[in-house]
Amino acid sequence: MTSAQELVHADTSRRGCLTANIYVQLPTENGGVRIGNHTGAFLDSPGSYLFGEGEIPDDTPSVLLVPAAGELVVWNPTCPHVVYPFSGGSRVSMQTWLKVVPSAQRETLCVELLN
Ligand SMILES: O=C(O)CCC(=O)C(=O)O
Ligand SMILES: [Fe+2]
Repeated sequence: MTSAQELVHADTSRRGCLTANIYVQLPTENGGVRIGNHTGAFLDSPGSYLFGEGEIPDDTPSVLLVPAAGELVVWNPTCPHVVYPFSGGSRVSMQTWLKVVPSAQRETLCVELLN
């Protein structure tokens, strides 16, 4: 990315998946990603769901991730998330989807790489 448009979205086409992002290069100013714990009918949206202004309650719990180069961050992509505007260089990340598949053993989390 060379810029971010601050689009709050949920990757609803990836229900049942985790997103795995490896941050390769970060800008010098900002470029964090905020992830909110919010659910609703938007989850049934067939593609990526784009939230409108005020659609997510202000008191929704959220976390601001400010990754460092080389970090791997895994989260639920159906949670609303937004990359904040940044400056001072490009923001480069590699991203893939991990599909959570049923496991015969309760203690084991099985994932399938989708790319
Ligand atoms: O680059 C990021 O931190 C998240 C990008 C994103 O929202 C996505 O890949 O769906
Ligand atoms: Fe996303």
